[in-house]
Amino acid sequence: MSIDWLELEKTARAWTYEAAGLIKDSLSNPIHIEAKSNPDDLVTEVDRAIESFFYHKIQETFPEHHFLGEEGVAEELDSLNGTVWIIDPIDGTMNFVHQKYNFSISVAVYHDGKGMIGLVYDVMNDELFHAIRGRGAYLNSDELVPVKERPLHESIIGLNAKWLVQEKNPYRNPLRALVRDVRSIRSYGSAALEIAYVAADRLDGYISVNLSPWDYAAGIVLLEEVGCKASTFRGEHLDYLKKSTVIVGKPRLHKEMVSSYVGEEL
Ligand code: 2AM
Ligand code: CA
Repeated sequence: MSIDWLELEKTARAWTYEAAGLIKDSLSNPIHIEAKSNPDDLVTEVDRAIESFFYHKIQETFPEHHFLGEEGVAEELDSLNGTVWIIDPIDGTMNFVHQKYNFSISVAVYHDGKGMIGLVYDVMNDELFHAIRGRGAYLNSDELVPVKERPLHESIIGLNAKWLVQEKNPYRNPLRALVRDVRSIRSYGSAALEIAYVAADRLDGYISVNLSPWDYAAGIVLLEEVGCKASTFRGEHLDYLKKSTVIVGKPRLHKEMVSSYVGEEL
């Protein structure tokens, strides 16, 4: 049976707005916070509740679809065959906890490994970045135009400056060289949102040493619609089943960042 992607996007969008309402409501209560892989990798009961919200909606409505989410509500997936929802219920949990601002919901639908729908919703700013494969990318009701290139020295790159000072990070020196050569860097603290910002021409590129599929799956659908590129630091295709280095940007800039900075064998 063929899938009506327009209809599916409408449903995904409605659930995203509903989830955003639940997140906003939660902000008036005390939030219970835990650490995951390290003391700065945070999760709250709201992250888990929102992931459950999506999981149950999807199970009830599309029992044949699969689910890949940050908080482990569903069983682990070992393939992207069929229709797979890739969801980060709150991307930028640290911002959610500290700032109550600058976090997003990231919802992607992939089909046999291809990104078909991408939604990144900045909850507090009411900015929905959305795309359906082949139909363009939008910020709320405005279509995002295909990217215009800037030279590297005039580019602004999204980057977490922590990567520059961590001794154990093997990419520390290439990233320092990149930071030296670009016009400036910005750090918003939500990978999904920063990738959406590249699609919207607010950033020229975004780079992270360690992301998971739910951080970038939706953003990449947006990027492809405006002609941007995404890969690992070595220029390889991103894997949607494991963690990875991630570099995204306008095509010429992306190529230059990979070939002249982070792409060499370490
Ligand atoms: P998260 O908020 O959903 O955990 C912060 O620079 C960005 O990196 C966020 O999008 C954050 O996603 C992501 N990230 C991925 N792995 C992380 C980790 N181990 N610790 C903190 N942030 C992580
Ligand atoms: Ca995330």
